[in-house]
Amino acid sequence: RQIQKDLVVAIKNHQLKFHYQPIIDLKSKNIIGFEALTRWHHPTKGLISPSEFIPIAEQTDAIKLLDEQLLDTVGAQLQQWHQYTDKPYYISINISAHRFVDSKLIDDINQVIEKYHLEKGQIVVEVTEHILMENKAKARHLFHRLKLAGIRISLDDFGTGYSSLSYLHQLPFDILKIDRSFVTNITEHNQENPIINMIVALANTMKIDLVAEGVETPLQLETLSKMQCQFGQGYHFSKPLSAEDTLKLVKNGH
Ligand code: G
Ligand code: G
Ligand code: NA
Ligand code: MN
Repeated sequence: RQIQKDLVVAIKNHQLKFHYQPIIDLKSKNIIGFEALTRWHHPTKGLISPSEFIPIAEQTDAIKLLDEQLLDTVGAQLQQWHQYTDKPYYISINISAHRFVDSKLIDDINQVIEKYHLEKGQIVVEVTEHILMENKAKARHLFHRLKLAGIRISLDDFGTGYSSLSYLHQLPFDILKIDRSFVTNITEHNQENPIINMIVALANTMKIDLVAEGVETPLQLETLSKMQCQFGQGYHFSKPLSAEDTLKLVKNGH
């Protein structure tokens, strides 16, 4: 298909860009890290969502090149930021299914950590339950190796899957991201949030960091903060930013 050809060419020509969305400490409002989100500006079709082009890239070898570019760019970013700040920001990268079962993943991350003189904790691997489900046997093995390597793992879209609780029980996640749908439910007319309460309690007991996704309003921020959810991400703080704009933010010391 034409779109697939366009995508392969775009990846080869480094035309896909990586944007960064800040992750915030809800109490202090300090940035603690960023999620890397890939952007493709198609010359005629305009902006195409990664939920559309990542599956297409996964049908070709170009996904490997894109993953390499992402990891190397993220490393270079972290090193560049370090010139302007002592804050040990992290960047969390979304891992596709094929990558998750690739035993090179850890070596590749370690190489980037070494190349750019980063702390181990600065690169976080973000996975969805969907990806784990497809690769149950390998998931456990990879988790073990990531742990040993000191690389943190974040569970994305928590609470939406079929068996979120069972995954949490079996695999040692470092970070949980409460799915946006639960945060969207926090409105003036809906002050009770038993599910979020439960997730906060669970994360505290298990000593897992908790990030609320899709925080869009001051009320949501306030409510989450009162509920002792420590971290958040969303349009209320910032959209995903270009590398240039992210650097400005880092230089400003936020
Ligand atoms: O903002 P947004 O449209 O960026 O993201 C849509 C979806 O695409 C999200 O589920 C996000 O996790 C995923 N996504 C964004 N960037 C990447 C990437 O580089 N790799 C993978 N595998 N998924 C990504
Ligand atoms: O699947 P994942 O959770 O990685 O997807 C992240 C997606 O959510 C990206 O498309 C990102 O651009 C988007 N996003 C980030 N913050 C907000 C927000 O506050 N509101 C909405 N509606 N989308 C958001
Ligand atoms: Na994600
Ligand atoms: Mn998510």
